[in-house]
Amino acid sequence: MQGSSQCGILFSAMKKLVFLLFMILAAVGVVMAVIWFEKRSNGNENLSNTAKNTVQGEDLHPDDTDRDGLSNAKEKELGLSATTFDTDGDSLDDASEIDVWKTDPKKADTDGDGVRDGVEVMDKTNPRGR
Ligand SMILES: [Ca+2]
Ligand SMILES: [Ca+2]
Ligand SMILES: [Ca+2]
Repeated sequence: MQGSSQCGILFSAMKKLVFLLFMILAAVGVVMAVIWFEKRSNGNENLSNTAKNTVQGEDLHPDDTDRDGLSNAKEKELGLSATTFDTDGDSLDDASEIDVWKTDPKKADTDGDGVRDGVEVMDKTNPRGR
């Protein structure tokens, strides 16, 4: 009788030990998962930092205030607004009017047909001819 109860105590102690070991393993697992997630989010943070640096890099254009691709000096030379990327407000930015569409960046309707250059480009009509 005494022997079996000692055995029972030993058995329940072992059960407690196994339970404790299981808990430790579970805790280690949770810690590992947290470390893994931290590493992952740090990686993402590094990525977004890189992206931020790129954006900050793009901000470094003191000579192109409106960032339309034309320098302030060039805009002054052409009589355009250095602070508005679309001087004539026709939905086409100054640089693409000059380089892409060859339209007048100071005239919202270059060919004077009553349709704004931006609308003509969207409608695929020629903004430079009727
Ligand atoms: Ca500009
Ligand atoms: Ca324009
Ligand atoms: Ca037009």
